[in-house]
Amino acid sequence: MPHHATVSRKTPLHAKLFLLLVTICIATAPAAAKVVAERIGDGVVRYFQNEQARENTLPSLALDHPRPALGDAPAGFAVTPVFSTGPSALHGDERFVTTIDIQPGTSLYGTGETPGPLLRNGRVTECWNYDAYGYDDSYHNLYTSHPWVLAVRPDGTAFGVLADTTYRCEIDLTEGIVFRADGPPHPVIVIDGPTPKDVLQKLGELTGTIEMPPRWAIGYHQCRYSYFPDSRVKEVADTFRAKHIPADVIWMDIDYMDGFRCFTFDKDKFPDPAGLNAYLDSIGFSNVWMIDPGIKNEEGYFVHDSGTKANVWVQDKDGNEYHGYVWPGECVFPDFTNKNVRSWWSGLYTDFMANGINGVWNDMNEPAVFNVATKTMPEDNIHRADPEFGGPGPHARFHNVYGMLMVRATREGVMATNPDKRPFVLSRANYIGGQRYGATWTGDNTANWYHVDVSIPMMLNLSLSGQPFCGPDIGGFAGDGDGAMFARWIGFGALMPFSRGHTAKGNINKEPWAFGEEVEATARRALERRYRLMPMLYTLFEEAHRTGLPVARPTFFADPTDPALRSEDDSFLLGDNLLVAADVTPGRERVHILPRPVGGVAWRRFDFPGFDGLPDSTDPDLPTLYIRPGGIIPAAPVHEYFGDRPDQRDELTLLVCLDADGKASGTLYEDAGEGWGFRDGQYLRTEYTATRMNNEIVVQTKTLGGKMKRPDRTLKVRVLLPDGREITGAGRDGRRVRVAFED
Ligand code: NBV
Repeated sequence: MPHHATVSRKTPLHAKLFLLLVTICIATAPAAAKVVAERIGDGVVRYFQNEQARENTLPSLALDHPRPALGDAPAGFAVTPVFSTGPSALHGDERFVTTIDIQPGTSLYGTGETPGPLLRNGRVTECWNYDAYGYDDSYHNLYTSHPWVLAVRPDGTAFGVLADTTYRCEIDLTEGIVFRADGPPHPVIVIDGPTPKDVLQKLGELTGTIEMPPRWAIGYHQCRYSYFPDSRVKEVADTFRAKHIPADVIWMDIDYMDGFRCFTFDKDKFPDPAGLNAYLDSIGFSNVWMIDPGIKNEEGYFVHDSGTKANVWVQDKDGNEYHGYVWPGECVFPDFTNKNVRSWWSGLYTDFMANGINGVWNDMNEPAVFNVATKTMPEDNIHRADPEFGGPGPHARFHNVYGMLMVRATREGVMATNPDKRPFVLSRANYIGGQRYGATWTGDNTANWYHVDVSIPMMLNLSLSGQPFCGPDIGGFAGDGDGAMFARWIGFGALMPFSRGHTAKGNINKEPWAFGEEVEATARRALERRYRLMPMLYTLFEEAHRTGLPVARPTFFADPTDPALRSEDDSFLLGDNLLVAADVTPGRERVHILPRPVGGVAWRRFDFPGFDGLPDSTDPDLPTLYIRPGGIIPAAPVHEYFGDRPDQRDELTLLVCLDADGKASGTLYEDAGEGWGFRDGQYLRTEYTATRMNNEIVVQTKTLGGKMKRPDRTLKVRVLLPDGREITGAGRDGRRVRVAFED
């Protein structure tokens, strides 16, 4: 493997000379000191600092299973990291350093959950999970850790770099790509590919993809800290139905618990959780209930007592139970790095889920601790980790994966209790690869325009880091905001992969109707759009599950060779065919840059008719929707929740935008929306194609896979012709549909 320390144009002369010296030293060093480069997949190379580092390396928690070397790195592999040591830019301590040069004009993305813009060049991000209530642009680290950078070269080819370490790690993108990590030398995995999509698919192969979510979880979620008592929960759910505002899920935050004791219910506020869940179910609402990691240190409390008996708590450096303060007061913390602890934790869900609980929300799992300046447990606390995680070690090594291992155990418990159902778990803390276990939201944002603005790029960078199922607190967690802000936020938030309204205790109400009639109408239109687009969204979630491609993608994915799109982050793509362009500043100052026309045909603005008969686009608070020339988007009639599925029953609409050759295509994935039947072929994947033949558009159906029976339904077709006209027609799904028009 060639060793060359690479330098960029901006590197000062003395640094160049130093690097030259390093290069000479490395080149002449004995074999043992040589960088080891091994191929672990197609276009995927893992690098170690030297043979010794390879022998001593810790097991990867990012990869979904260990990857053996498949051979030497391909000759001339495009990206070569250089290993060294040096001080942390943020903290000054000595670190293991990886440097990767980039060509001028390379755009950098990913780095997980980071505040600020989509384009990460010039930014420093720190991987160290942190309870970042009220964060802003100055924060380097938030709740999750993704030591990963996606680099897109000027020609649109791409590579990705994963620093395969769980330790605190800073990602410095001020000049090239530099990782500076605590702990021992770690491997670095490089994925090289022809397109950013290709790199993300390979990231999915390595770190795993999301499990197929239950379809209700792709609906709109309504939350607040906290809805109580149970009559208030019912009132909110009833109001959605009375006002015909689509929603699928309502959330129970910590106040449902008895004194914040996890797995208990407050006897006065929630005397009958099973009855409440049954009621919600009867009106088409699923439910999600919160569980935190901090367990009240109280004898007589069953979780505490059974945990103590099973010896599950994280220990301090002297091997005593570690205690820290969180909501319930003094707490002990399960050591999720240990298999026995995870199975004890999973077991707690049996009785809990028996109350008709559908989904679980794991919060505070950085882990957050109140009574210390670091806001987490000491780094020298001891975890009795499994051999597959490298055996026992300090919290410094397991901090960033504590949340991920908690959601993993939660998910196992949820699955064991309801094996026939798809689990839904939301986690605040996570680590790269954590998409395997749960969805993520971007924590405690604030009701201000900065957070409206960063909602899209934050969701996109998480999506570019392996986590497609994500979104912000719509309406803002901290603070009130106002109707104008809420209307805009829900306008585009309704089209985020994870779409949930939430707000903190003490704030004004933020349900879609809380800001008066005008905002309510906007919120209804926004959510009706989501539910109309549900067939497409569900198709995209299945694609994310199967291939690792994100549901939401940056606009530049439409054309990675177009430099003008590289920093567009007030718009995003859903799949390949739909562009959502939002106004995220109060005065709508920004002008969107759209992808270039394809073969002379521009991306075409379209909309649905609103509930009041007017096109939704007459509402200035809703984002503008564009369809790609050559794309077909499957859509359903408006419906209010998962159980009410007109696309399965009555009709499916195809939105067709012909390209310059008069052609378009799109796919639709369908299954039961719940359960595992799809694994045995109980699904239907269809390709619809439209072709212009003289004065007719012919729509054809091709089954690509699955043995589910095609629903007997009307196929409505809306064709957007390149000349600006729109024509419509209808037929039966599965049969050829012809739509005639006049020249
Ligand atoms: O459980 C209460 C909140 C929750 O609503 C929020 O979404 C989490 O991010 N939780 C944090 C703890 C308290 C925050 C002030």
